[in-house]
Amino acid sequence: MSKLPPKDIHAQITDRTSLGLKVCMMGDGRVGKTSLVLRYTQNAFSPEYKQSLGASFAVKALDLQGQQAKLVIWDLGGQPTFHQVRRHYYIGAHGALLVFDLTSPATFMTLENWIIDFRRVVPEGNVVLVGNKMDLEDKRRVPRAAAEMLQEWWQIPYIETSAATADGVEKAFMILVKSALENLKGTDS
Ligand SMILES: Nc1nc2c(ncn2[C@@H]2O[C@H](COP(=O)(O)OP(=O)(O)O)[C@@H](O)[C@H]2O)c(=O)[nH]1
Ligand SMILES: [Mg+2]
Repeated sequence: MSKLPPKDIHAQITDRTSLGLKVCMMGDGRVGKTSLVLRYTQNAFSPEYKQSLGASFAVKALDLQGQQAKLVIWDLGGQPTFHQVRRHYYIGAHGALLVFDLTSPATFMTLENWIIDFRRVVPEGNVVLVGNKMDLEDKRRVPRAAAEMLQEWWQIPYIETSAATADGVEKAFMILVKSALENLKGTDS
């Protein structure tokens, strides 16, 4: 059975009169999705791994040059059994962070499945490619050039981050928010 989002968050997302932005975290288990959300919304990091079950939601209030906005971040569990549920969560998303682990080529190889899945539900959604764990430079196994190839192929931004040190985290979310806003302006008129 799928867990449904809390009512208040659902109301914020579906309320089109206030500027609510829904973004999803995508990518394999253990790449650092939950850690990136934690770093971005609470400026915290935990080296312990707690497997995400179902989905959780984080809200961040933004002030974009005087314009108030509310970012609702959906952090989905990565378990394969949630595959069907995931599509349901993508509905209404303005964008997604597509995260892989720079120390794990396996998490790089599955990126295409994630983006295909997402685009099937949200064809116009903005996606930002995120190579996480850049602090583990000596363990790095996905060269920047490989990620840049994908970036060019998919025509999406690419950024490297570390939830551990906070490097690039704010920037990754801001790039996503800005492109989502541009998209909204284009479709609202
Ligand atoms: N060194 C390092 N470890 C990280 C980073 N991000 C996440 N981790 C660790 O990687 C593991 C999985 O992170 P988590 O956020 O739970 O991944 P998720 O399954 O994608 O949500 C945890 O032990 C985290 O502490 C990072 O940027 N650097
Ligand atoms: Mg998680």
